[in-house]
Amino acid sequence: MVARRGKLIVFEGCDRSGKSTQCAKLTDRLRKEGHKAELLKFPDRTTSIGLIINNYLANKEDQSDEVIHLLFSANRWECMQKMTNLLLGGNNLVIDRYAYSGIAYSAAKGMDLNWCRQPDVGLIKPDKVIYMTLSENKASERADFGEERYEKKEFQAKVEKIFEQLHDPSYWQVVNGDGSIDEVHQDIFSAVSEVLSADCGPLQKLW
Ligand code: T5A
Ligand code: NA
Repeated sequence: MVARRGKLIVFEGCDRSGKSTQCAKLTDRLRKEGHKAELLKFPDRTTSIGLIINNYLANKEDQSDEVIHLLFSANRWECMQKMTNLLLGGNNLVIDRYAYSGIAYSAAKGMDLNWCRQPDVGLIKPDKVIYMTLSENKASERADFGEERYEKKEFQAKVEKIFEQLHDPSYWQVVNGDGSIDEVHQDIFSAVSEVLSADCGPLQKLW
């Protein structure tokens, strides 16, 4: 018998909304409940492309807007074979940021939204996007804000606007990240439980 494919769950949202915290918690919970689950993150700073991205984000190296956009996308493409194999092998994938961040952060700089979409056309389409929001006063309470390139209040507001344009209610779920870590986890876990038990059919491609 062929194993049922795993589901692709993507976390998106502005900086410090709690994505990494919730991705780790969800992956743990899924494993405890007997599901196969793997956690991946973009940018994957461990590859040679990821290293260039890391230097760019840490303000150690400059790149043109077009080049860094294409490198973020290439960093996803270099992971597609691995993701396909894991999903077809029955593993659920929890992904910390994906193509939507790619588009939102570049378009927030004023780049053309349609141009920004093109390099990610054909990536595996998520079964569910958990889009995390955070109110302004909660965001300023959270640690480390302001160290990396994009961590400025006005810029984050622009990013949020683009995410709102990309929002597709057919597979996005908005989760308010203002609550405690456990409260937010409960909301996410119920949304994800529905997807895990649904028959989502074969893997699909983005856009
Ligand atoms: N980017 C990314 C692009 O421009 N193009 C792309 O294609 C991609 C993929 C790095 C940057 O790259 C840009 C977007 C980013 O600017 P990153 O590595 O994902 O992306 O960024 P990080 O800095 O790792 O993560 P974030 O800033 O996005 O934070 P998270 O993951 O949303 O938040 P998290 O979980 O780390 O939590 C932040 C702090 O808040 C606390 C945590 O303990 C932590 O201290 N916290 C809470 N405190 C109270 N209550 C809660 N419920 C809390 N949840 C978390
Ligand atoms: Na993160």
